[in-house]
Amino acid sequence: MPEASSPVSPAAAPAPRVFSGIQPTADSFHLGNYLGALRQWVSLQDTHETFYCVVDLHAITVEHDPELLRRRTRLSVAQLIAMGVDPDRATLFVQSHVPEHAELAWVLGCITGFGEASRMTQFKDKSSKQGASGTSVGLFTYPVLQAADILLYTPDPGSAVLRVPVGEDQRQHLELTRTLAQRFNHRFGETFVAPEAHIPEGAAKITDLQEPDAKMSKSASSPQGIIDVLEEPGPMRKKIMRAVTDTGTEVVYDEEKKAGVTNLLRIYSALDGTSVPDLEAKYAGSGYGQFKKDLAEVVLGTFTPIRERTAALLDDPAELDRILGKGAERAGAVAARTMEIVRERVGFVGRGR
Ligand code: AQP
Repeated sequence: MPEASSPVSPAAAPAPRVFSGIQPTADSFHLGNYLGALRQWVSLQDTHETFYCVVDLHAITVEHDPELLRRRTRLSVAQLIAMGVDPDRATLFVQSHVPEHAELAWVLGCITGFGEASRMTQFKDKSSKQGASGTSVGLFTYPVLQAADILLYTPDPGSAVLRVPVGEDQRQHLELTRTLAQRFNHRFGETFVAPEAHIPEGAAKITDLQEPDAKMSKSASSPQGIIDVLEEPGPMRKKIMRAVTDTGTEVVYDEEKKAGVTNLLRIYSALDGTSVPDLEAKYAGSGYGQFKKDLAEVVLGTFTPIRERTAALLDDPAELDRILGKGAERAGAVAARTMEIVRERVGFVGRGR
């Protein structure tokens, strides 16, 4: 256990760290989650010390059904493993298993301005949809809990980086996290590394298949606008064939005039690895039909094995719980060390032994 006055530290030259989280609030992750964040979770395992969290505390900021939450939490874990998150290499855990997340959120909430929290666009969007009576204080403080999630896994200040793979929609929350880290350090002494967003080029914002100017989103998209990772092949093909394009016929990238086709090109390129100009050349003169048909096969090629592995993993919930137990132990050890330093820095009296 380090001295409370020394920064949080692993012993020797630490590997760069990664933290990221996802809410267990749907019966499947969607294509936006996958390309914006989750695919990076898998590749970063090779080069970073990774902490991946299913954020069930965030999931209760909106009204929820307890049994459904429990089921979706295990389902989320199964999908992550099926996508390639390796619990032997990554620390994969559930947020509520590590109570320090809520404790640090309280401390950070006390150095967050009401005005700065009020400027968070995700809160403004969601609260305006739900109305004042349906909007909880938890939804308001959601970004502060997110900052706590990330900063608990801070490496040693000055010695390493902390990366957070997320989609473009999370950039503002990450900026708040950086501000809170710096403010805490300024008031109480160097404690946290300000994290860096790790946002994928090209796939940072996947849009709705029916409303190509809007983000693909589990709460805002219609079922026809969203591609679920666990979707069956039949409905998946239909949705892609019916994706909104335009009255033209040319498969070309043009964000302003051809938002629908541009979104499909981004998806195709991100999943298949073919560059957008090569795709434009491949489909020159062939119209949208063949392009969409091929795209559907590319999406299915990625998601079918994930769907099958997820189903197999869900057959053994005891094994999933065992994996989560190990993850909570590893995450909890890091979180406990960080909180011990935070408590000392803010002036709490240490607990007698
Ligand atoms: N359309 C998207 N394009 C790229 N990345 C996206 N992400 C979400 N939608 C897109 C990224 O997925 C990760 C999961 O974050 P989450 O659990 O907070 O899910 P979310 O952002 O709540 O997902 P939704 O569908 O957008 O949910 P609602 O509708 O509830 O807001 C994040 O890294 C996010 O950037």
